[in-house]
Amino acid sequence: MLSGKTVAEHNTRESCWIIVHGKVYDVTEFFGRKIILKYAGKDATQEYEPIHPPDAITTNLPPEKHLGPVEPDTVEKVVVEISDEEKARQERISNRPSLDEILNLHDFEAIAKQVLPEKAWAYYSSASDDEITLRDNHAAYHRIWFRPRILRDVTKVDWSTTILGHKSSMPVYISATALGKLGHPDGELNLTRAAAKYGVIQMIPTLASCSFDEIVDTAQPGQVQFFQLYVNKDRAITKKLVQHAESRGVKALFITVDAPQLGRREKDMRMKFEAEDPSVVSKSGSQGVDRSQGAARAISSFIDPGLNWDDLDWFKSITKMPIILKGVQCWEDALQAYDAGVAGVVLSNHGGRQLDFSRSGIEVLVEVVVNLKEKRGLSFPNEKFALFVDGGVRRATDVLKAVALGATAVGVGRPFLYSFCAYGTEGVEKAIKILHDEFEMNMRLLGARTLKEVVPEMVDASNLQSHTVVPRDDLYANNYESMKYAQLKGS
Ligand code: 173
Repeated sequence: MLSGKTVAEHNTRESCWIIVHGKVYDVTEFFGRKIILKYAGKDATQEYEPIHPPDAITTNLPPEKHLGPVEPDTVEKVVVEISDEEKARQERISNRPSLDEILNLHDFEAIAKQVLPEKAWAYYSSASDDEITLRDNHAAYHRIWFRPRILRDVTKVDWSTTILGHKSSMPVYISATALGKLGHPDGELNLTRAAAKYGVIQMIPTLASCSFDEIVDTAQPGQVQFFQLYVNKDRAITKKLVQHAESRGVKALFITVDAPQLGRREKDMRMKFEAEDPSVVSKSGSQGVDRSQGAARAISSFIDPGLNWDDLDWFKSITKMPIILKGVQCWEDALQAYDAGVAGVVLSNHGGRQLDFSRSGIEVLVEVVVNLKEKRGLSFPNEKFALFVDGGVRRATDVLKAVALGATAVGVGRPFLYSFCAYGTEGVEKAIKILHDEFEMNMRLLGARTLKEVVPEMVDASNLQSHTVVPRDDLYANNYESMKYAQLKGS
């Protein structure tokens, strides 16, 4: 066993070791990265833990760089000074309202904003460019109004459904969001546990902080999980991930197709995220990681911008899981996806984090339904070709609007993420319960006893495509010099 003292001697460009979870690694080749400089010869676990799956370093550094365990008592603790800012944050955490006081999904966001470390909030909440799409994702639901039916016996209402043939307690699934441990030590496992309890399907992200196996191991027997895939330039890595997911019982593969390059999320970029560790990055097969560009960009360079329609046959050849394209943004691509024989599409703009001024998923849904009916005779919801929508959903009414317009189910990302950042697993449970409550009431008020009765005639979406009200452009608005009225002399 190595002693802490020996490790401490290896803190130079010539030989640089670090300790993670009680084991010593030779990371000399990464010397120069800020985090390595900071922890050269020391225990880096604290810094490593929130960002990387526990197995990332072991699977990515070649075995000869694994130097073995360190004698725990001989390691000097790295004292991280608690800043005044951090003390204030801890204070805010202890002053959180009790869960009973949380009434809706917006509340979780408001609390998360106050209790998250600044970097985590910047990463999670950011969207691309002027964040116009981010805001329209939510605003688009305000352009749809209900046409409820009366005098139907709504004593019993049932909003359960099936998603790709799997039972779900509601037409909502937990969408993939990366880096869960930035916001809570248990990261994505909070979602897994709550999803198990309430019969909701979780989509596991490629870039989860917890390892894929941890997330699958945490699931209950029979619990359904999907997998979100970022396709690596190195297809051998992708093949391994996909086949491993299938062998572990994952039920569907959602391939992200809207991120050949990560959007500029300026709130995140201003934080200058330091993903200095070699593990996740090299796991993803990246070189030349740009560390000045925020959390997402720092770890995203492995994603293959060359991914194209011709690759779909290859995916079909390596897995039997149904394939869904996540990030479709117009009917032409939805039609091509259908013709290519995939099982569905997610009409999504990646939570407003990719192309600014891409339209909301709910808006795209309408044109997809019209054109696939016209050109292929399909009606929706359709068991052979599922239409999912995500982005901006905060209420069961939002979900019911999407269902009325033909969606099989709706993805919810940030609100579930914020619910565990603010309150851990219990927060996610509460978020799901809130949605259930909202479904019950709104189904009754709509006059729909099952989701089959939530039909297109129940909504007026005639203004959905109208972009006459554009979300405020905050950056521009702050720079813009207002016009002035004529002034009286001396005033
Ligand atoms: O939206 C994201 O932040 C995202 O999908 C992502 C992509 C690559 C790396 C990290 C996150």
